[in-house]
Amino acid sequence: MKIIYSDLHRKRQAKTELYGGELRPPFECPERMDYILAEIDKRKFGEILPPKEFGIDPVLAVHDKAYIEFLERAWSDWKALGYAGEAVPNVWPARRMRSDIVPEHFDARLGYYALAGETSLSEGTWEAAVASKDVALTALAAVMDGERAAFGLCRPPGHHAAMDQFGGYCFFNNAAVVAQQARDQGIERVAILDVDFHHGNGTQQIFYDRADVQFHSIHGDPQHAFPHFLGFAEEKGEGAGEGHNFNYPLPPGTGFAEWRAALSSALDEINRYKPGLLIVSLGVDTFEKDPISFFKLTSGDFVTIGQDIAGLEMPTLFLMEGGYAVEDVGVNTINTVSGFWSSH
Ligand code: SP5
Ligand code: ZN
Repeated sequence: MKIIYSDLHRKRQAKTELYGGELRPPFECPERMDYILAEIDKRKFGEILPPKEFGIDPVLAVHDKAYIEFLERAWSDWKALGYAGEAVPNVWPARRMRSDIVPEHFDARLGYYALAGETSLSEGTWEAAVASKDVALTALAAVMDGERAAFGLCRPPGHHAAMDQFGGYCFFNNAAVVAQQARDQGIERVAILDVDFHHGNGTQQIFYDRADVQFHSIHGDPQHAFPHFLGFAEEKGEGAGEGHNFNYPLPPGTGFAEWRAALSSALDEINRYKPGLLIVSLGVDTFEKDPISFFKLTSGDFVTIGQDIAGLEMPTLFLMEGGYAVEDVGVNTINTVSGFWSSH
């Protein structure tokens, strides 16, 4: 399997995450990639290739222009204010206030374009996010060129990023960028299957009113899990998109049998939809030892997930999302894609 990877992810090396009232080292750290690379090397699985540069146009196709410009300038704007730490939002256009005015002061812009407060903007975040979407787009190009599947080793992840908001460790929605690019290159229907522990709120939002990109997310019940304010089962899509959004929220303590039943429902539905491309938002934070999640999947279960997805027999693009039990992220990730590859 072709695996696309860039060292530029290391440019995102934030020092802080707001967690439990403290600023701690982020769960989403560069070492996650090191463990994946080490596992690839150990098993001699796949072929690692560098990304090509695609420019900003494919990002503009799904994200707001002013949001992109905000991200590009964020670090220098923040530094100009003279603060000591990284850029952490602390004010939002919350209910009962106005969100129709894009603010001028950077403190306010930061909150305006943020959907959560745990993700600090830091030096190099923009460069890493740009490289991450290029990794995704290069992996797409491999599948468009006839590969059965490819794996974009994206970091930072993407599925929480909405049309004009960052958060949940995400800046550009890599899966959405790639789904739109595939549409623009003539694929009529694209399905996105999001198996990260967290609901893919950004991906859902971007395609919520569209029938040409179908979205499925299996995740921790938002009553109990981030992002908390989206991802309920009743969210089915709107307008032309009605009936094309599928959420499978699952309770704390969910094990593989229940999780796999949700996967089976999603796969049946995707089979009926008959997309020309399947994009898998691959998070391995469903793992039993994940420090911020509450499912109970074992390392062996990820092999089965890959095999089940291969059963669809569709051109498939895996994109890396979350997974924070750092020392196990490599095994769990490569178990998934090698499970797929050995049974396709
Ligand atoms: C891509 C991805 O997986 N993003 C996840 C972002 C989650 N950030 C919020 C973390 C809050 C965790 N609270 C859990 C409490 C466990 N004791
Ligand atoms: Zn996640």
